[in-house]
Amino acid sequence: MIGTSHISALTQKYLDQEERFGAHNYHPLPVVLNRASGVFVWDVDDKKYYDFLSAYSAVNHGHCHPKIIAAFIEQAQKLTLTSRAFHNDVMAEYTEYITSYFGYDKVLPMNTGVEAVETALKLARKWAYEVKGVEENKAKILVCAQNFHGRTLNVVSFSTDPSAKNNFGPFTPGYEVVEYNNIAALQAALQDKNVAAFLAEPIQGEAGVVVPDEGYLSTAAAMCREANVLFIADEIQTGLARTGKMLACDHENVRPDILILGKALSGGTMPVSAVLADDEIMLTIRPGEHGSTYGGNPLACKVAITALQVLKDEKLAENAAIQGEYLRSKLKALNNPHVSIIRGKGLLNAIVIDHVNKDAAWDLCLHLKDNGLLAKPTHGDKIRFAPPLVITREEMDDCISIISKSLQAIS
Ligand code: IF1
Repeated sequence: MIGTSHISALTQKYLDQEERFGAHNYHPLPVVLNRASGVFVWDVDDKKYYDFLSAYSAVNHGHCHPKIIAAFIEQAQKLTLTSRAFHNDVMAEYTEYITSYFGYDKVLPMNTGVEAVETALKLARKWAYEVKGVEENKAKILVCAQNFHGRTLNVVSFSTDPSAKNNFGPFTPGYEVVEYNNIAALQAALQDKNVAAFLAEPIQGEAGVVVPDEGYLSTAAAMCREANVLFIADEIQTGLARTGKMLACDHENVRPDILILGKALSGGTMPVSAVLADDEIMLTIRPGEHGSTYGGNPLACKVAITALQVLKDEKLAENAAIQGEYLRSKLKALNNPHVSIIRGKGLLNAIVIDHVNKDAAWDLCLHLKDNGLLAKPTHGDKIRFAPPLVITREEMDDCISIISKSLQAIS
């Protein structure tokens, strides 16, 4: 038993094996999965669960989406990697497809989300020196308190989470933290002529699904334009239909100067990320100044084209909006004394567990697991509810009854 949760001998075998030979850089829920399809995952004992995390919004299309897997298999049997030393047909096709899909001049293809964030930061600095005319090595980039943009040393340099920074110093200079959702704080910081860019998540995921006030994004973007500062939207978690629009910025008709995508761009099959921008910004990086071995590989490009097509064909943004609204209304109707806050947009939601027992959120996740739904706490008392965007009303009703039953179980 771990907490209140029953652990089979087979599961325990895998837990022990990973504990012994794997780094201890995570504290996962005690469940070992080996199969998935759509909104469902199965553990090694063949127990079935609803996935209410979607691999942190990397599985928006549902697990192992048939069209995305078919595209993956077809391309994997033809050509998987050329490096950028040579061209390949699929990347050429992908560059036109994704730039027309989001309305930008160019795309710089990368792999993980944090690589795309690093790419965006390098572009912003290059643009500051070579277009805006900031003095060399003086460029500043504004970031938000409680940000999460990945875990490289440069990116954790501007984290405000001590656990992300502890004993990883020294850190990269050139970043200034402003309070999220605070227009006055941003306005003040934008007075500095050395500011190159403002980097923000349209909704802060890791911070516990913090949704800014209506108008914050559009006002911030307008102020950046006024100050000749690039607005960089990190849509790695909020993008690709997750919040009920194709991009979270679409809720306020904001067009970021640099758009960062990742996670679900590959339908949950492999790391695929992308940075989109217009020529004035994108062409400041010239041959040999940036790249990566797998960036733009034909397998990633083929899968990304299919994943983007499926989002539109299956109207996943619309379903996310409808099912997300329904989920929040039904959670509120539970009127449970332990649930102090319910917040989110589309199918990116979180509840805050208000409880004297500091482990209440973890205990609730163990009860949810025993009752057939997988979710995980973030920052102690918040639980993210983010199922794949293909979830049906019937499946959502089933999940809501599991959540209700599990909430009864925490004392
Ligand atoms: C982990 C968090 C979520 C992201 C945003 C960039 C990245 C992420 C807005 C970097 C990645 C992942 C990382 C993963 C868990 C998950 C996460 F809890 F870490 F913070 F979603 F909220 N921008 N988020 O959310 O993308 O390099 O990982 O591909 O590190 O535990 P990546």
